[in-house]
Amino acid sequence: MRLQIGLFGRTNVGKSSFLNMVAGQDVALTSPVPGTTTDVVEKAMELLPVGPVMFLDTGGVDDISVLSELRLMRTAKAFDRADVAVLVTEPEVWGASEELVASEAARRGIPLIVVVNKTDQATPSESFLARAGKGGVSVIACSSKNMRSRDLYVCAFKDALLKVCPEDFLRTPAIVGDLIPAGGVVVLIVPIDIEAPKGRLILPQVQTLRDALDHDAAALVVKETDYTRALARLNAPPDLVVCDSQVVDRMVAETPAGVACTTFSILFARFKGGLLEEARGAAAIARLKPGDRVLIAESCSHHALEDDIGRVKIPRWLRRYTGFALDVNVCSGRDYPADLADYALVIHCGACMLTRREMLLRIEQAGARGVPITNYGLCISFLHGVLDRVLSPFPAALDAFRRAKASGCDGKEVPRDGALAH
Ligand SMILES: Nc1nc2c(ncn2[C@@H]2O[C@H](COP(=O)(O)OP(=O)(O)O)[C@@H](O)[C@H]2O)c(=O)[nH]1
Ligand code: SF4
Ligand SMILES: [Mg+2]
Repeated sequence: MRLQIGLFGRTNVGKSSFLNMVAGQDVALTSPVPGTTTDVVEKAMELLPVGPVMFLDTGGVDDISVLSELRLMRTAKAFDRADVAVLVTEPEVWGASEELVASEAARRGIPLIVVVNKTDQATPSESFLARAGKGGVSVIACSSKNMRSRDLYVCAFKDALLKVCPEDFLRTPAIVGDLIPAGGVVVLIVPIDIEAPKGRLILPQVQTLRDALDHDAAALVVKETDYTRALARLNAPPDLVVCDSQVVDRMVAETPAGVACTTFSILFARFKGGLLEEARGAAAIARLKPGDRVLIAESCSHHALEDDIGRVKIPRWLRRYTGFALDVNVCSGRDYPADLADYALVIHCGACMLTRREMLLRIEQAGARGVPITNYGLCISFLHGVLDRVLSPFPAALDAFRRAKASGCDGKEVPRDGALAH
C-alpha cells in the first residue's frame, strides 16, 4: 500500500515544482500562468526510507484565480485519498486558502506538513513561520528552484513525513519468515557468555523465534560450541543460519558454502527499516582517517560490562582494522546528538528498544548531514571480512554495500579490504 500524499495550496505557489524537485525529474506540468494543473496528477515513487508513496498534485485551492468547479471537485477527491496533506505556500502568504486546507486536514484527521516554497524570493518571517507551524505542524522552508540545496530540502521533507505518517505505512517486513520456506529450518546460534542475561534469551532472539513459528518454520537454537554437531545431525542443510554478531567469523567458517547465513543484527537492521542505508554505511569504515570522530550510538543505557561491545570491543576492532587511533564517542539512550555533522561515521546498536519510526528518523538525520550510518552487526561482520557472505540473503543491501565500497569518496576503488587479522 502506497502512502498517499496530497499536495494542496493556491495555484502558482509551486506545488508541481516542489513535486518535481522531490522526484528529481519533470513529472508535473509547471507554469507561470496560474491554473496549469487542472487534473490531479499522480506520481508514484519510492521515497526511502519511508517507502512507496503516491503524490497527488492538485490543481489548487484558490481564492484568486477563476475557480473551475471540476478542479475543485478533484481537489476534494485528493483530500478523500490523502494519508498526509502537504500545504504548499509562499513566504508571508497565509490567508483563507491556507486556513481552508489546514482546517480541512484537521477536520478529516489527516496529518499536515507545511512547505514554504520560493524562499529564494523572500525570507519567511518568524511570525509567519509560527503561524504556519501552529499546533506543532512541521514547516519546511525551501526553494524548488534551488537544486543545489535539493538534498537538504528533500531530507527535511522525509523527516517531517516520517514523523507524521501513520504507523501502518511503517509496517515492517518479517524478521526471518520470508527467508525460509514454510516447513523449512532455521538454525539460531546464541552464545551463552557473560553478556547473556541470566535465565533468558534477549528480545531479538525471542522475536526471531516467534517470527519463524509464525511462518510455519522450525527453529533450532544452539550455542556456537554445539553448532557443527547440530548441523551434522540434520538430514538436510538448514534453509538459514542466524548468529550473534560476536561469533560471526566462526559461524561463517563452519557453515557450508551453499547455506544462507546472516546475523541477528542484520535481520534487525532490516526489521527496523535501515538495512540498505546501513549496509552502504559499513563501506565508510574503509575510508576512515586518523583522528576521525566516530559515534557509537546505543539506544538504551544498559550497564556496561568489562568487555562491552560498544565501548570496548568495537573500538578495539576498529583500531586493529584501521591501524590508527580514532576519536570514538559513545552516546546512549535518548541523547542521540541533534547535529551529527562532526562525525565521519555513526555505528548504531541493533536498536531493539527503538520503534521503527525512531530508527528511521535517526538514519534520516545522519543522511541529512551526509554522515554514513551503519550498525553493530554490519560493522563487526565488515571488520571480520565476512560482510559479503552475511549480506547475501539480501541482494539489494549487498549491492548497495559493494557499490559504496567500490566508489569511495573520490570515486576510486578503495584498496583496503574488510578483513581483520586476529
Ligand atoms: N523563484 C521561484 N519560483 C518558483 C519556485 N517554485 C516554483 N516556482 C515558479 O512558480 C510558478 C508556478 O509553479 P508551479 O509549480 O506550476 O505551481 P503550482 O500551480 O502550485 O503547481 C512557475 O513559474 C515556477 O517556475 C521557487 O521555489 N522559486
Ligand atoms: S537498544 Fe541497542 S544497546 Fe539496548 S539492548 Fe537493544 S541493541 Fe543493545
Ligand atoms: Mg501545478
